[in-house]
Amino acid sequence: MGKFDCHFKMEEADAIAYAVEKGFFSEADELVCREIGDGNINYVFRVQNETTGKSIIIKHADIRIRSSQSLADTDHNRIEAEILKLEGELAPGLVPEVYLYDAVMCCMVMEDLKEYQNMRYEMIAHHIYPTFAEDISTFMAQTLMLTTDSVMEAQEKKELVKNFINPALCQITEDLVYTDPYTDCRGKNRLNPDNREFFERELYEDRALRLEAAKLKEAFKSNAQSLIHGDLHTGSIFVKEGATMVLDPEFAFYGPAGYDAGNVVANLIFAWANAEVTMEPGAEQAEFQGWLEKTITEVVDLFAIKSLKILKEHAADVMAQTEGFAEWFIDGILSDTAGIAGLELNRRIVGSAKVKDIAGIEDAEKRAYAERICVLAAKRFIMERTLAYRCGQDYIDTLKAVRDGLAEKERTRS
Ligand code: SR1
Ligand code: MG
Repeated sequence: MGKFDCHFKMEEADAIAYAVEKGFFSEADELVCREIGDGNINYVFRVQNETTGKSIIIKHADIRIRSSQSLADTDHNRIEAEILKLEGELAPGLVPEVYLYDAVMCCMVMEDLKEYQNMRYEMIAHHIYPTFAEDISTFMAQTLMLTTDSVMEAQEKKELVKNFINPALCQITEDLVYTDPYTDCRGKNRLNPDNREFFERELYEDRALRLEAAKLKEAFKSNAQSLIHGDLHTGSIFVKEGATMVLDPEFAFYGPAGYDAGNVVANLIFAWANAEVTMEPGAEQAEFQGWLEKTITEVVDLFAIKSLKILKEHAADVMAQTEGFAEWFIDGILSDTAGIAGLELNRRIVGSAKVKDIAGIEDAEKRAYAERICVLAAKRFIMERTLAYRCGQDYIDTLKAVRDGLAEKERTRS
């Protein structure tokens, strides 16, 4: 029996042996390997030939989830490899190439995006990426609209629903995004003590908010609308000047299209809130926040425009061609986008899976202030989603109104 004929959790030396065995390098190559993953689920090895610089990425799943060490089935690794290939066809140039998927070792070998940077860290460093809104809106419109019932042949779509059923990772989302922030019924939340009373009042005790979160959870579980990425935060996106790549679709399944758009919007808002409290007021802050405001606005608006165009041009279902249908369909997605942006903001603030943009703010008072901006804006996105937030500027108006309201409160208190 060969070394890789039976699954085990790989270490760096194993990844080198694996890369050679699978023919990516020869025995004679001088190879180095480093585990570079910082996500919650998988292990990510970069194997590189020191002489030529050639490198590959091996993304590997253990039977235990990396962050919690709880047991989980590894099918998400197959889903991720297959989704990346499919997304590569639907949105060419916006995902890395997958060279190989190995169902035994639960790993895939893929293109190394060495020239790219993780977008979350780039946002924390306050770097600007002017083409991001254009790129991500294309990615979302293409992957989400081309996989709807309106566009796809009915039987083919149902085959995809079957193939990408993802119970283990959907369970994580149902708990972390849709339940914990409103109940803490599993006792897993981690509240900043400086905001404990605020969170208890604004999240746990708000029954109207809980009802809206419950409605959104029902839609997440039952609305097989589009083949969604399922975890489209800035840590799943890599950027370089003029280009964007989307990675990590291990949470993919057929769900509400607004889930992806809402995640992008929320994570840009984390970057905005970070800049609000960590940058000195002045030209640099205005430039970075101004770019984020423009980007949030364009992400929403371009996503809607491009999605509508795809539906109008490609709807194959005769009923989906009915006048007014495409507009109604996009309207529902924009409502979900706002609701999910709110849910993602709340869960990253009070839940166990935090984001560095906020959790990494060193000054405790500033961190607490940024958290309050996010939660108060989030509540409005959730509560007003069916009537407002049909264009990107609406998000910015809310953000600024919340920020100014909080600042005014602080002023009158002091
Ligand atoms: C246990 S997984 C925690 C979070 O990390 C992933 O990136 C997803 O966002 C998930 O909710
Ligand atoms: Mg991930």
